[in-house]
Amino acid sequence: MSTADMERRTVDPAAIEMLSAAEEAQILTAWDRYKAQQPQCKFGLTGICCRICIQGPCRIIPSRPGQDKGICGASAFTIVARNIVRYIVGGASAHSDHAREIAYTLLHTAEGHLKDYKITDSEKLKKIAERVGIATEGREIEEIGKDVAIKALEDFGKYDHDPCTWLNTTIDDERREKFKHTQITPTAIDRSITQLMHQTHVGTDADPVNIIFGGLQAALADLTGEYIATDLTDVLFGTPQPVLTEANLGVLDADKVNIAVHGHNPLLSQMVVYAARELEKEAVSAGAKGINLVGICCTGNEVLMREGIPTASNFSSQELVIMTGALDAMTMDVQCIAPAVKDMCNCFHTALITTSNISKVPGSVHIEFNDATAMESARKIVRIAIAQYGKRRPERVKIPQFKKQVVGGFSFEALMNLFGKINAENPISVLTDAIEAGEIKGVCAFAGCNNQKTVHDDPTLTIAKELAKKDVFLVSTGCTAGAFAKAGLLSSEGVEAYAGPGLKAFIKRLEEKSGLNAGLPLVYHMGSCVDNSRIAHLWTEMAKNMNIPIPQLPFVASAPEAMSEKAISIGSWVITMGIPCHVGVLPPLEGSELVYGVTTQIARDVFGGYYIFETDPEKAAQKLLDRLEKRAWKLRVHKAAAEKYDSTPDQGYEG
Ligand code: NFS
Ligand code: SF4
Repeated sequence: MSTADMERRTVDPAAIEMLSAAEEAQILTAWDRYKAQQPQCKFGLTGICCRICIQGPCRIIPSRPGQDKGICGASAFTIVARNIVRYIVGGASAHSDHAREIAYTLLHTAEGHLKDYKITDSEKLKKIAERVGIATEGREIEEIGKDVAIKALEDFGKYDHDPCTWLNTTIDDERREKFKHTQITPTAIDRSITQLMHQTHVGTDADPVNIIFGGLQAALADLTGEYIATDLTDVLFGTPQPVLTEANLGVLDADKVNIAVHGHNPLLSQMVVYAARELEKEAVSAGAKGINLVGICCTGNEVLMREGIPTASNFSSQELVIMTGALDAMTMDVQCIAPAVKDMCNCFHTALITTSNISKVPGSVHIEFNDATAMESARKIVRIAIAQYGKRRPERVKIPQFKKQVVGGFSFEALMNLFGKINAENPISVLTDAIEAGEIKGVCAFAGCNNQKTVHDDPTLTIAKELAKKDVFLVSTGCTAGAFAKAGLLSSEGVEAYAGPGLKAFIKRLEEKSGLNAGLPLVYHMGSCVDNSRIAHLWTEMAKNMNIPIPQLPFVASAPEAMSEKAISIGSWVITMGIPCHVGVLPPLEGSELVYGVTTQIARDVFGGYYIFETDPEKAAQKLLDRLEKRAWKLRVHKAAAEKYDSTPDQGYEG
């Protein structure tokens, strides 16, 4: 395959090098399997294949009498709506189950049962406690921690009909009313998930709009879970602050024992960080120069944000980390771990270690991970990697020499610290003032995955560069942060290359005061996918400070390469919160004009947020920019009118 053909697969230079090597060695990767799957079934692609009962599959052909409905009589709109909201259920259950594990670990820690975990950020714990209505005055930190953990666990399955605490205490009054009025406020996460599975069972709900509103409730349950995960992880391991690190396959070190942490739950990866530090000497005794830990996907983001652990790859290029021949062990917890990594491990000396009893891969080593024996398991993992190092075949090691500097660690609190250097009284106003003054056009949040339906990393980078040029402030999570990291957009190199004059002036002003020993980045890495809660926190505070509802705020979101069910649940709460959300891959909605219209238009009328489906990155950038400019323009018009007539700005219009 020529280089030009390779560039149609990925724009990541390290991945291009590895894919050429794969081709030479005749090793198949996700790119080859994607090709082999073509053409994909049109019924599935447009959402009109129903497999909800075993009379099916029923496939809809609108023009053919009898086949214009499923056997039970379900119309295309019912089938498309049911299918799409079942993705939301999948996403909400993954995020919230992750959150539940963190909440249990905080509970066990606070009860004094765990020797390996502690409450690290007691300040944040107290703030959370006050927010959710738990007394802090004169109480031991462990007592507060226990009450907060129990309160969080109640959000999963409490029996009353009050809104979930983690949602209700983090949104603004306007959204609270909106969710109440549209009857989509979740009262318990598990309940929303179960109810939606029920609602979409054969012969239950046939009304597509009602099904979608059920889906939005599950999406808000997803947000609730994400908020719990972020909050309580910060309490256990610390709230991220700016860190300096690197990204791409060049972070692997041929002279060291290389271990990759892959998956999502930091309860494990954080312990592996500690164990790797502790056992450095054992690696040296085994002939290595030390231990080198790298991250993949979101558990990688978690340890990048808090510990400065470098990122090796994002979702699509995960197999290629093993293909370097330099990876001694890959440890995985849950979510987004392609089963293909095991096949790749079989071609090399790499040990694949599974750790969760709901996430196993045949043929791998399983080390059951639980919070009571966490460090013991983490040490076992590190020792397996050290033993594997001895089996490494140096002649097969091929590490592409590409890596970029990364400045990450921008939690909401870290961003406020940064803005606080300019205005300590009201940090958020530094951002909102710059928008009101027109110096920056607004904010775009990038989130989500890689998807073989796009050129790996390309749409994410193209849209971001385009928006940066037009002075949009950029934040990012998940695998989009991985793409930015590998391309140098999470460093000052990105500012020099792509920031428009307004954005550059804004960043430079912050940089002078930042006190960091590195320049500020173009894109602000806010964490893993559960940390999209940090982004919701950001827009909520911005709207409060500007005294406007969120749907009027010049804030947009983009998931240029969305892939997972989690991405769909995130996108769905993003639009529910009043934010326009671009998705660069068409989800299976086209089988129903009505459902498509609800997500792209009706949603706008009801919530102010809506989906923008656009597969062309240049056009997507333009559409996002149009939305920001329109919102900023309306804001100025209404503000000017209010000043002229000495009234308050109109609260009624949708941005
Ligand atoms: Ni998010 Fe993170 Fe990546 Fe997508 Fe998967 S790792 S939780 S789902 S693929 S961004
Ligand atoms: Fe077919 Fe209805 Fe069963 Fe779906 S639920 S598979 S449309 S009979």
